[in-house]
Amino acid sequence: MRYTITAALPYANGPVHIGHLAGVYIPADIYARYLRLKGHDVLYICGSDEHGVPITIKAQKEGVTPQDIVDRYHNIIKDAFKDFGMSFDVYSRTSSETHKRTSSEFFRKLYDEKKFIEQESEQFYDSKANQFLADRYITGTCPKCGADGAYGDQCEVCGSSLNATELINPKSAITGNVPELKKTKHWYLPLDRYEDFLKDWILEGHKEWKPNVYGQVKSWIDSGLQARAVSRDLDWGVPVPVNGAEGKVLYVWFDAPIGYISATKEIRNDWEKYWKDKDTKLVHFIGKDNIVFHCIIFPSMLKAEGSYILPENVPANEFLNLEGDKISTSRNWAVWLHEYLEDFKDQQDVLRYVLTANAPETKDNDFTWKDFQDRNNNELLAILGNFVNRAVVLTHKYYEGKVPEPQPNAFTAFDKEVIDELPIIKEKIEKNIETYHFREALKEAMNMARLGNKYLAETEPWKLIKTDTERVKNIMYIALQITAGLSQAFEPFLPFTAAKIRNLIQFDVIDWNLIGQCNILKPEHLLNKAELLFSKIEDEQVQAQIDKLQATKVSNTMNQFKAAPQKELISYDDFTKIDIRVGTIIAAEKVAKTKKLLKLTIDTGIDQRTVVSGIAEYYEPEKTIGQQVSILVNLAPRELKGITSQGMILMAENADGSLSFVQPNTIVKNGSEIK
Ligand code: B3M
Ligand code: ZN
Repeated sequence: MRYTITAALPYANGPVHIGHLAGVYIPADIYARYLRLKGHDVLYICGSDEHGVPITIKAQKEGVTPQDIVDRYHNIIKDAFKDFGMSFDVYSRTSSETHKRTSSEFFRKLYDEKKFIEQESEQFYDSKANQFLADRYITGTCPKCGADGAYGDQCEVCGSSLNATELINPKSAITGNVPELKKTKHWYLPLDRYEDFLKDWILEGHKEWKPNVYGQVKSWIDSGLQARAVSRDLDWGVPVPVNGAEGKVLYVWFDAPIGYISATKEIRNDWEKYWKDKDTKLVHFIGKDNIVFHCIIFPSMLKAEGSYILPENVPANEFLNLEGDKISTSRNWAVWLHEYLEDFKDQQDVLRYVLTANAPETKDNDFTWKDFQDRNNNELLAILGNFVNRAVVLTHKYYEGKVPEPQPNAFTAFDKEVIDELPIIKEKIEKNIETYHFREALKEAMNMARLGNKYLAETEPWKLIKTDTERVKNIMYIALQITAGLSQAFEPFLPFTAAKIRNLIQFDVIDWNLIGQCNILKPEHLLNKAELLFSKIEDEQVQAQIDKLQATKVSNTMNQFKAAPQKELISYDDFTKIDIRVGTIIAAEKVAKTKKLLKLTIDTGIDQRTVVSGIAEYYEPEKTIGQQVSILVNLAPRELKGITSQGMILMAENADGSLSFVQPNTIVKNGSEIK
């Protein structure tokens, strides 16, 4: 069987983070690796999406050219993917010449065959910036779900695909201005003409698609499809290849999916086999915000063109959150792949494991560092690592590292039970991968290691070695065959670890069909020295990551701080009623059973009095003693937790809610007036 597997082309406007990996690239990689292991003809295609407004906005923000941006991030992204073992057959980019040609020709064919509607209409225009406001250049309230911050082409909250003119309260993302309307000509793909085709093909023909994908597609089709512009008034992108289209480029979502085809062309002269042969299965891995483009718009384009195959499946994932919050590039709320590798060197597979075990397959999921640590320490290390290590170490201890000769007729019922279980697990992994249930598949692979652990724990070769050496040979033989099976079964999920296991057992064959067999390693076969597969992740390492996120949160609140509007005017007389003095704290203690309150004794110059103040989270009582503060002395006394508070200490409240004393900048006499 032949497979063309695509993974959404990331915008080259920033590095990639764990959300990208979990949602798209890891599942696609597992799928591609697995199919290759099964001996299929597989191409796994990806590349950078280098056009569109996300790129030009980033360039404008930094005051550089769009080309600078894509050159920078294309390489960062490409390297990160490589570091994490993404087994792409090609990682291309949409600024390539091949892509320019391929997407132009595609457009031109549809144009020549009158598949577009050419239409003049009014579009939003920012007269200050001198620019039409396409896509992300305009934001407003989503007409479908009411969320703020929807873009001109899509609302990321409800996933709806939009036309900019539908937005409520539109605003220019460049100047913040309310845009005006200006006439301009564009080409439209009349999606309504493809409604019947889409209904037949997806709603009738692909009921097996994931419910989240099928459901979204159905609701769009049910609410009626409209013509979608496939060109834009922008100067960054593939120029519209017709006369009289100066200053117009292809809509990024028109050219980007064609990027899958261009990328294939770059590596294969026989690329048509992968895109036009009915026997090829095309599978698109994407995140849920890309569903409409891959299930409705791109297939309609392919259908209009006529010579291409359609996707067999579009297994879109939901989103991964981070420590309870939506991952966000602009708020720097993410775990960036290149930063992860700085802190967890050579531990790519730990992240691959956690992101697969916790993949947002059916609903949004949360990544937490605690879960990361637990899964490493209690699963990878305690189950997989422990089993493989025991098998190798004991073989060295008993047989100088050589696979012992078994006595199959002496296999016990338990031996046979374990041996018979292996092909069953193999089948479960297969069934789950083939139906895009990667979490389940990984769980099954882990069950194989669990089985190995249980086998050794129950047979206890380390005890038997003193009384029954023949029996131990059989046990170790079986344990080593399980180890060899693991070195294949984990190849799609944890390729670095699978390679390490193969290295440990000096076995460099990769063949899925070996899994479940009980004679992979022959007697006398020599193993390598034992080496640990995983290392313990310590509390401090995890705390450091949590602290880093906490610091991000604080700096975000600081950056977002907006001064509160001025209160209403008061007269000078009002002001003079307020009696504020400088005082010195002479005693301080926590108010029992409260988190926030300190009981302070203040020398106000007038008297010594008690003030209860809500500053305990920011000041240790001892550290306040001797500090001069500003105190409102003529505030009517109040009862707080049974203590009478006579006055109020003035505090400045920072953006993050933290409090600090308002103090004179030289020592002054207690009782001095503040006016
Ligand atoms: N660049 C969108 C995204 O990163 C996009 C995918 C293109 S796939 C053809 O969400
Ligand atoms: Zn919406």
